[in-house]
Formats: sequence, structure tokens, C-alpha cells
Amino acid sequence: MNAQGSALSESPKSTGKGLAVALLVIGLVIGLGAGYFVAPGPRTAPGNVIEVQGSSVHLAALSGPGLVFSIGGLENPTISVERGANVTVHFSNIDSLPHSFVVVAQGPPYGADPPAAALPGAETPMAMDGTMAGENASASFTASTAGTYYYVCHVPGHASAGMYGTFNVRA
Ligand SMILES: [Cu+2]
Repeated sequence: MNAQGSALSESPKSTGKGLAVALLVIGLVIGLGAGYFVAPGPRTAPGNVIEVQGSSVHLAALSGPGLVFSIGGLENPTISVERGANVTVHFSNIDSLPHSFVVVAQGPPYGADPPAAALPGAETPMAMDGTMAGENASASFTASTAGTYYYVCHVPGHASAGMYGTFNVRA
């Protein structure tokens, strides 16, 4: 509730900020309703970065509205986790199009078909087809090797249209 409170106390002036706050609230509602726990409390830092501590990481990631991910109320934020962390992505597609979540090694720019998952398990099921509108999926993987990765939507044309963010595994 602290994250929500502080986000709201920033008195959003732009519609973009208001939308982000709304998505954060939606994310919290969906996350809590499904019994998910964004643990152990991602810390939102300046620069659109979510730095997560600990060896067990649960991320609630929304796709949409539109060709964008929303995580912790941020648009395509950089996610940073510790090396060795067991990461579970709780993916909710709130858009009208299918979407997916895949961690890849290659950075942008992306072609129509982005590269394969860089870490075993780091993709939602049927990632090329995507998770249908209004549905949920999950992906679990170990952030075994430090480095800079990217999370992308594997539905053809989505990553190339900007549906991606940076995923850092800290040494
Ligand atoms: Cu997509």
C-alpha cells in the first residue's frame, strides 16, 4: 500500500501519469485477487527502473492497453534482479490483442519475429500466438547468468513496434 500511496501523492498532472497510476491500481487489484504477491516489495527507483531484491521474485506484468507492458504501474520499465533469483512472472493480458512475455538476449531493434528465450522457461506458453485478451499466464525461470536481457512480446510485429523492456540480472 505504500507504493500506491506514494504514487497517488505525486499529484499526477498528465494523463499519462494518471493512466500509470490507474494501471498500478488495476495491477494491485488483479494481483491481490489472484493471490499473487509482488515480493519482496519491488522498489521503484527514478528512471523507470524496478530493482528487486531477494532470491524469490514475483512480478505482476500487464500487457496493454496497446502494445506496451505495464509493470508496477510503469510503462516498459527496466527490471533488475539478483543473479540466481527464481523469477515468476504473473502475466495478465488486459488488452484486446494477444500478447506474451519472453526474456531474450538480443536488444532492439527487433524484426517481425524476435529471438528465442534466453533462459529456460523464460516465456509464457505459446508465445508466438500469445495469451488471449483477458487471460492470464505465467513463466518461471532462474536468472542464472548475470547480464543485460530484454523482455519482449513474441507475437509477430509487437516487439518491433516497441513492446519490450530491459531485464537486468545483477552480478
Ligand atoms: Cu504483444
